This record gives sequence, C-alpha cells and structure tokens, in this order.
Amino acid sequence: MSKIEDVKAMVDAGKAKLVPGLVQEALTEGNAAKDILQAMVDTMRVVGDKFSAGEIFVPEMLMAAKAMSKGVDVLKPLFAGQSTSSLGTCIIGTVEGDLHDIGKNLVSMMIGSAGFDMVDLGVDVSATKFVEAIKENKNVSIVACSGLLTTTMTKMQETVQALKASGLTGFKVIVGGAPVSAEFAASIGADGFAPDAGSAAVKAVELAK
Ligand code: B1M
Repeated sequence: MSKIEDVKAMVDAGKAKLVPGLVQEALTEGNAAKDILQAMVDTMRVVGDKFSAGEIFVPEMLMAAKAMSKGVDVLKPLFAGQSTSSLGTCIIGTVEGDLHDIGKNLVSMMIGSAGFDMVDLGVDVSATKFVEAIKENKNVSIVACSGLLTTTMTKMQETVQALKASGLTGFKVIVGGAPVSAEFAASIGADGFAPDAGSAAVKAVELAK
C-alpha cells in the first residue's frame, strides 16, 4: 500500500505528530509533492462530509486541520518558486468572521512561488485591515481574499467594495474559497476568481502583468 494512503488515514485521524514523517516517507517512496497535497485536500473533504453527517465534531475537524498543516509544512520547500523577479506584493487573508486558513495558506504558497512578495494578514481580516495593508505595503499588485463560509460571503462583498471605494489604485482583487463561484466573484466586483490554489497563482500572474 502506498504511503499516501497512510498520510490520508493519519490526517483523517488528526495525528499531527505522525503526518510529517509519513509525508516524508511518501516523498521518498517516489510520490510527487502535488499528489500528496491533493490526497490531503481530498481527505479534508471527507472530514467535512463526516462533520456534515454528525459523525465527528469541531475538535476532530480542528485536529485533522492541524495534521494537514504539519504535512503541508514538509511539502512547502518543494513548491518554492524559482522566480527571481517580483510581480509585486500580494496581500492575502481570510475574510472577517472566518477562521479557516488551510486553503488560504495553500493559495499564499502558490502565489508566492509564482513570484510575488506575500503579506499574509491571517484569518478574520476586516475590510478596513485589507485597505490599511495596501497603504502600509509597497507595490501592491494583488489583493487575495479567501472565504469558506456561506455566512461570511457578505463580508467578502464588503471587503471588495471597500477596496474599490478606497481610492487606492494599482492592484487587482482575486477571491476564492469553497462557496465562491465565478458568478459570485463577478457580482461583487472582484477582478478575478480561482477555484483552487494553482489557478489562483495563474490568475494572479495574469492580472498583475
Ligand atoms: Co469548518 N466548515 N467550520 N472548520 N471546515 C467547513 C468549511 C464546512 C464546509 C464543513 C461542513 O459543514 N461540511 C462548513 C461550512 C458550511 C458553509 O458555510 N457552507 C464549516 C463550518 C460550518 C464550520 C463552523 C461554523 C463549525 C461550527 O463551529 N459549528 C466553524 C466556523 C468557524 C469560523 O470560521 N468562524 C468551523 C470551524 C472549523 C475548524 C476551526 C474546526 C477547522 C478550520 C481549521 C483551520 O483552517 N485552521 C475547520 C475545517 C478543517 C473545515 C473543513 C473540514 C476543511 C477545510 C479545509 O481546510 N479544506 C471544511 C469542509 C470542507 O471544506 N469540505 C469545513 C482543505 C483546503 C485545502 O480546502 O479551504 O476549500 P479549501 O481551499 C481550497 C479552495 O477552496 C481554494 O483553494 C484551496 C486549495 O486548492 N481557495 C481559494 C481557498 N481560498 C481561496 C482563495 C482564492 C482562490 C482559491 O483566491 C484568493
């Protein structure tokens, strides 16, 4: 059995201490970093389904998230970009009221590896904080907003509106996250939408050029 199956099982079980070693073993076995990452992302979907079905609760979800984050730490250097020229600064954060950060961290990793200087504001980021960050940082070309909860999609809308109303120029706004669609992104005035971390990096490069 491939070590990837062990990685999936231990992320599912929330074994944060075991996952990094297993990810390393999966790499040594010859698995590609992107396949190991995809396996962990798929496992989080299973974890979410179990939560929806009432089979597990928030603590178990949190443990699985921690386990995946530890696994991602092992893969991070393998996704580091070769690019030496900067495409500017990308401000990234999860919108106000939302504490989910695994997807946002993956998006940050991929956009960073595409040649942007990353400023990560973390989670539960208000519209005001996004706007302030543009003022505080030089050469901001992209603002990336992540959101996982349907209940905080209005906050994403508020953020995009605040960014557009700020009078600040020179940057484009990308939004994404499980409940976000291209139609929703367009309806709130975002410049771009991406369904996953890889395409977020492609979109960021496209918009920054
Ligand atoms: Co929460 N949670 N959670 N959770 N959680 C979801 C999102 C949920 C779908 C689970 C479910 O019910 N099936 C559900 C949301 C339902 C909805 O609104 N539609 C949910 C809920 C309800 C909640 C709470 C309300 C539960 C409660 O308290 N009763 C609560 C809310 C807390 C809050 O934020 N205020 C809550 C809490 C938590 C934990 C803290 C326990 C934990 C998060 C820990 C952490 O992030 N550090 C957690 C987890 C782990 C999940 C699930 C299981 C996994 C999320 C994840 O990390 N996925 C999730 C179920 C699911 O997603 N199916 C769930 C892996 C990650 C790689 O994928 O984040 O989708 P994702 O990112 C993808 C894409 O979406 C995209 O690219 C990424 C990678 O390719 N993407 C972007 C993301 N951001 C992008 C930005 C872009 C472009 C693409 O451009 C800028």
